[in-house]
Amino acid sequence: MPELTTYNLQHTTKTPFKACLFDLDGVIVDTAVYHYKAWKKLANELGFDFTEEQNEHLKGINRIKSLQLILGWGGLEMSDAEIQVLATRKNEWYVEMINAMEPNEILPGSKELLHSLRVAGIKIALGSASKNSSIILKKTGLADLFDAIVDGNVVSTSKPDPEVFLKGAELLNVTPQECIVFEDAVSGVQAGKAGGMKVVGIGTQEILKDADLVVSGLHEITIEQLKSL
Ligand code: B16
Ligand code: MG
Repeated sequence: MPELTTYNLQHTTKTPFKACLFDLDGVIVDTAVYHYKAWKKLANELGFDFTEEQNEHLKGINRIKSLQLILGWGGLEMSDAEIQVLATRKNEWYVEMINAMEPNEILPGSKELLHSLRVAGIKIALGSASKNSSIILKKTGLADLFDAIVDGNVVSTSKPDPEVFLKGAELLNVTPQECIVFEDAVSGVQAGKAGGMKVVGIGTQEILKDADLVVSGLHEITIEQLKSL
């Protein structure tokens, strides 16, 4: 009889999740389209083209690293000072575009999931590489749904380093094991796993191999499903 009790306990001691950490671009909104337009304009001015396929490789990658990759594809070498100038130029075009964003640009199911998590008492943080997250959240009307914001302005190492998500857990006062990360980029999935968190990948199983669950968008997620992770 005592043996049976022990056996049952082992199967019921699953850490309940207390917080969700959301990446921004590709999970809650599709800002990749604006990044693409701004990077393409810059590349064209520099005398080469920039394709949508190349843009795919920049998802989750911070601004300076993205520019370094683009310059490499264009066969150009620049000093750090020149890189800063070009990154600022691209960012000004990008900010102009995201300033025109509207609430209807939120990806399907995002707002509904954020609302139901709040109702269920689950804490919510942003975990994004973007330094422009506050504009995007404000323009789409989502800012009040987050308990904490961790973005490119406060992290020093980029994904796949887990810093962005570990900071989110710390700000929400929960352990990494009590968190579920939502990510569309391979480097972001790796960051969540490296932080000891459960990860829901937004995309395809083929690409987001390391995720605990993969769905095509937040509209496919229920809280019951999250509890079973
Ligand atoms: P910014 P995420 C990332 O957002 C984008 O996917 C990536 O393409 C971009 O370079 C990066 O933010 C930095 O953005 O220039 O606004 O600081 O997916 O981490 O939310
Ligand atoms: Mg992303």
